[in-house]
Amino acid sequence: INQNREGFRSGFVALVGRPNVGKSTLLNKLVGQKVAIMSDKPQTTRHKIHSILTRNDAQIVFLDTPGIHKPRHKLGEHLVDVALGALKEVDVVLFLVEATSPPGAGDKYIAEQMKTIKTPIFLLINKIDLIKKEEVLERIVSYKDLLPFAEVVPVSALAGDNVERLIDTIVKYLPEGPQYYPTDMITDRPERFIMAEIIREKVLHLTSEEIPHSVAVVVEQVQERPNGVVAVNAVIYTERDSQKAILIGKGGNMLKEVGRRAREEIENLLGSKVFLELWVKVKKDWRNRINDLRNFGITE
Ligand code: GDP
Ligand code: K
Ligand code: MG
Repeated sequence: INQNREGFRSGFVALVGRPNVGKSTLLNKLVGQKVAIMSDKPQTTRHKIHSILTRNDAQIVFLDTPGIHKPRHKLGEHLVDVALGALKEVDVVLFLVEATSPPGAGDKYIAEQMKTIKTPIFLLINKIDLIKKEEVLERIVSYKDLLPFAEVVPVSALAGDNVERLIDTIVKYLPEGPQYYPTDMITDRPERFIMAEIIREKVLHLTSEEIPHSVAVVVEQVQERPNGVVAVNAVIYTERDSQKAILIGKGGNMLKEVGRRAREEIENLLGSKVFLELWVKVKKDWRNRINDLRNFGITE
């Protein structure tokens, strides 16, 4: 790799948009495999993950940035800084909005934050599978004046509609450059991190409102046994005893279900049988303790 092939293009693309517009879903569709977890809860994505798409003529490195939104606590502030900082380093910004509604306060806030950014911004009208064909134009009109967009592309991240066209358009905006990553590499994050994220996704899916923001998952040990089974040990950290109780559930049922779903997916990821052991621990107020965040690997 890293050879300079004639005419080869490469570069970095950031995805932004208010929570739940489908950034992680699009990212997974773009690279053809699950690299970012998805849920209908805001702030599901906490980390800057590089995902990589390689074709014969180009390599695109995507950044799934944590959402830009008005911060409510230190973790929130950190996420906004990460997101805005990323936009200046990249070649293209994909600004995702939802086809199902006109611009809302969240979209306008993000557009305002991006006003001074010189990077070409694509407006992506996502979830077009949820509206009628003849409504698409009307939606484009309602969003297109938020910023001077370089391109406007209606897509369905879930169904994959127009995603190929989007990739072709992105490539046109990339400079000639080297292949940064090997052809078969789709993310720069270690497997351990992806495993922790898969577990966190299952927690988000199975629990109600009060749990998600207070959960961090750390994979403490990964060990391949002589029989080929991979033993994974992970801790789910919560802020309060009450949350710990919810996560464990009656007779341990919640934790068992989280474990069952996560194990299946980790088995797919690793391509081997997995023995997953989950623990729940209370660590009070971790969100406001930057040092703890470092230990959890949330800040760099
Ligand atoms: P993020 O917060 O922007 O990363 O959003 P996610 O990718 O986590 O998606 C939020 C929710 O919207 C999930 O339930 C997705 O399944 C759903 N979603 C994302 N893209 C589409 C789409 O194109 N069509 C439909 N119908 N749902 C979508
Ligand atoms: K989400
Ligand atoms: Mg996300």
